[in-house]
Amino acid sequence: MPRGTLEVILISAKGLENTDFLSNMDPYAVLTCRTQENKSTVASGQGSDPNWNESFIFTISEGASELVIKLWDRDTFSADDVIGQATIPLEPVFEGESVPDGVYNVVKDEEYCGEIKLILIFRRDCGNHRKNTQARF
Ligand SMILES: [Ca+2]
Repeated sequence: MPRGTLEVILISAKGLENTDFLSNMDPYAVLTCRTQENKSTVASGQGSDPNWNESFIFTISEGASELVIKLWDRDTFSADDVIGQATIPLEPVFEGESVPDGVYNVVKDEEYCGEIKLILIFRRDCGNHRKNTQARF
């Protein structure tokens, strides 16, 4: 298992199933890699085809084999609704160092409900410097 940092550039999603019956959805993403979690901003009123263009950094160490991206619709007067989630295997990223413009299915209850577009960049640790990037987790 390689060590290093994984940069995830969350670009957009499209064709998301609308969970908001009154208006457009306000989608945001929660990205999880093992115990590390990052949250995107809310794409307010962007409905089924939100754009984020945001970048997130994860520290990769033992046991990190997949990235889970869960999409939520932010609601003001009730609990946020789950739109769906994408599970991205990281092995190809570790081998190839980057995956440009990957498109992944978003599923809910094992059914397709849209897709999400990401860029994944892995930077391998050379292992000759001490790591101090865990502090904020
Ligand atoms: Ca909403």
